[in-house]
Amino acid sequence: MQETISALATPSGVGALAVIRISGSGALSIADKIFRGVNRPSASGERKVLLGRIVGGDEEVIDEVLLTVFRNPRSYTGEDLVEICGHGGTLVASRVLASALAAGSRMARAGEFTERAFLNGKLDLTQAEAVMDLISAQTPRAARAAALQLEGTLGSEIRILREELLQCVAHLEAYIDFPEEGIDPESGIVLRKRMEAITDHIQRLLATAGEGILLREGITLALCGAPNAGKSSLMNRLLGTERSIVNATPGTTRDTIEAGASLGGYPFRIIDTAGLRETEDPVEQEGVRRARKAAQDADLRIHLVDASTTGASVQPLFEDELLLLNKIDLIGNAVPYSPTRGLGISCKTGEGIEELVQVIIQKVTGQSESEATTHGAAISVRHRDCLERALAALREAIRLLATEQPPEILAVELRCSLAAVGEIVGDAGTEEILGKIFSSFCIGK
Ligand SMILES: Nc1nc2c(ncn2[C@@H]2O[C@H](COP(=O)(O)OP(=O)(O)OP(=O)(O)O)[C@@H](O)[C@H]2O)c(=O)[nH]1
Ligand SMILES: [Mg+2]
Repeated sequence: MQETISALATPSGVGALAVIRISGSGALSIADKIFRGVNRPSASGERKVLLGRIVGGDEEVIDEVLLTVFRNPRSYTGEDLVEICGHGGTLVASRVLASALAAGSRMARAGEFTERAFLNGKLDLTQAEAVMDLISAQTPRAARAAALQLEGTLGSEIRILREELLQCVAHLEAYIDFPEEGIDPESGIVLRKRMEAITDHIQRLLATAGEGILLREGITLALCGAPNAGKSSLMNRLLGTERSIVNATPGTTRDTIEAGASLGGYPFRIIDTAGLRETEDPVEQEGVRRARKAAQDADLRIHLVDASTTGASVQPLFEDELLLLNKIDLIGNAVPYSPTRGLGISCKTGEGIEELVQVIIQKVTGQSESEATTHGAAISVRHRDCLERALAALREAIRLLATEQPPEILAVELRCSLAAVGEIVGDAGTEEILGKIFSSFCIGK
């Protein structure tokens, strides 16, 4: 039997309300011990809210609260669950929690409520992960994607994929039962087509990884270039505030300056850097060193040049940079985008900035904003790793089929593929995988 766990479910600090959760088979009897009201929690019906007081061991009143009873299995965790909603003071909330612990529960680990919800079949693993994605979403778009995943969009995609793989395994098993017969050519063609269709399906899901990772983790963007190119002006344009000092004197920015921003609904971390040039000034030298380091660590490097002073070709700073020609307001005609000539923008007039955001999103997700799949699944790094393993095994099965290997060997590869796909929704949730996922949660969730 699972131990009964308790935790503060709201942030610790001063607020209007604080919620303490108790989950497990002992939740109702613990609530009986610490709650005084007209009705006893254990005698109350499902999803009933009781008004009363929480008391300590010596019957001292700790807080006046509303207590909600959820009975197994109709609760978040699938177990008996009690939520105590009290006054949001740091001390009072921790005293209510202490009372629940003293009455026979133990402190919950990070993510343990959601882990129990998963183990009790209330959520699949992708939905459990979506709970945390939703809590940590930094932009409305990220929140929308997490809410969809919580509803089960990714989970149902994965179940379809599993069904398709299972059909192939069943197809092969028919042959394994009759080993004297090899796979007849006609059947082999059907099987190959099926496996190829699954390959396409996996690849379609893998193509959402760029967007999924961007939504969950954001992207760090470093703004680099010669002094006076307009890096700080671009930083301010993208942020919509005057965060960085802009001045006509070259060498204005000396340290790296970081800020979070939402571009096209995606979370970004933007780093303004010191202009790159040879200098004798030790402070500026350190600034240049930091600029290079920031560029190296960033996910995407923007190389900004002053279009009014640059020649026909620009020497790249980094191999994979995104080149921008700033100050096009000074040169009349807009400069068309090309990998060598760069995208023309003006931080002064705002020209080209919207297009720049589109180009950045395209570059990091591999999709344009309008193609982005926020209405469907957008997978995470963990999902991508599982799908890549599934794809490799499937490709091996296709290769084995082409070389007329026995069906048993093909079936082994298909089962590998199936296991990797199942790992996404937590079919065979090993302790190690679950530990890794739920430890990133907050306590009380
Ligand atoms: N006309 C015009 N001027 C610009 C534009 N962008 C920036 N400037 C001007 O260029 C000068 C330098 O801009 P900054 O943003 O400080 O340039 P920076 O690259 O950060 O320079 P350092 O910090 O010295 O490396 C300022 O006088 C800006 O007003 C633009 O699009 N058009
Ligand atoms: Mg600057």
